[in-house]
Amino acid sequence: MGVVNVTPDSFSDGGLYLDPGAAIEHGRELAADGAAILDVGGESSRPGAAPVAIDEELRRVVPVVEGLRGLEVDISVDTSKAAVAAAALDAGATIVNDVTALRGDPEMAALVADRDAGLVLMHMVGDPRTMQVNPEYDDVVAEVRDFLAERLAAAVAAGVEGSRIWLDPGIGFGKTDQHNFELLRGLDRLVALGRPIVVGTSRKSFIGRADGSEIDERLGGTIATSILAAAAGAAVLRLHDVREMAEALMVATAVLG
Ligand code: HH2
Repeated sequence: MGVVNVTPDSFSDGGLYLDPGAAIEHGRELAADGAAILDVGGESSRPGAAPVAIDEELRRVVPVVEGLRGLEVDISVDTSKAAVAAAALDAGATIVNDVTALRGDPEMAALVADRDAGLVLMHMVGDPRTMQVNPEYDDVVAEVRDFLAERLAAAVAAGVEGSRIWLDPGIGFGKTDQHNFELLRGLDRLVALGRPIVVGTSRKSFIGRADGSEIDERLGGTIATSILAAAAGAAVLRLHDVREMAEALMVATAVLG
């Protein structure tokens, strides 16, 4: 899953692809580099990010989804607003990536069910403004697993086809570095939920704290964490650097079979 951030303030590439033409060009490159899914987002969810109004998010996302339709890839929309998801599905997206796991907008579950869209449910404690304030768990893997199982059941109860749902531990969303490490080590316990697991470690700050890298130097740590996630059973890796990761995965797959 290649990341197309149409935002001025995303933590690693904010402002680079705010222009729709630049975002579309970037998405095409990610597809050529091997992405199977392009995840288009118009609102940053980095810690402390300011919320974006619906009109502005629509203005950012819809032209980019329209510009990417017709490629041999699926398009997901990274939003927690049902109105933005609806417009993106109209424009050619087929998956909703909701970092609030259907808790952000009461209309979202019915929309995804009605449109028969794919759905990514992600774990997050609180919201991006508060999530990194002293996150605490007794057993982070068990608590994330139970949360995802509950959100999966809620989505199915709302009419979303179970086979269309993917689950994501939300690396960096209300977690300390140790929580992120524990989740990556315990990923098999999330795989056991029986739905494909999405993992996004790309360029995140816990990598920088582990290896001393700045945001634009985190490819090595991104590849290490993503390969470990894939080896533990992750089905989808959410990435900014698709070509390098595709190469690493090809080699890792050749070794592991
Ligand atoms: N991470 C980010 C955003 N959306 N969605 C899922 N399902 N999983 C993730 O780990 C995830 C996500 C944060 O990364 P990015 O989009 O690069 O940054 P920002 O939120 O600042 O735009």
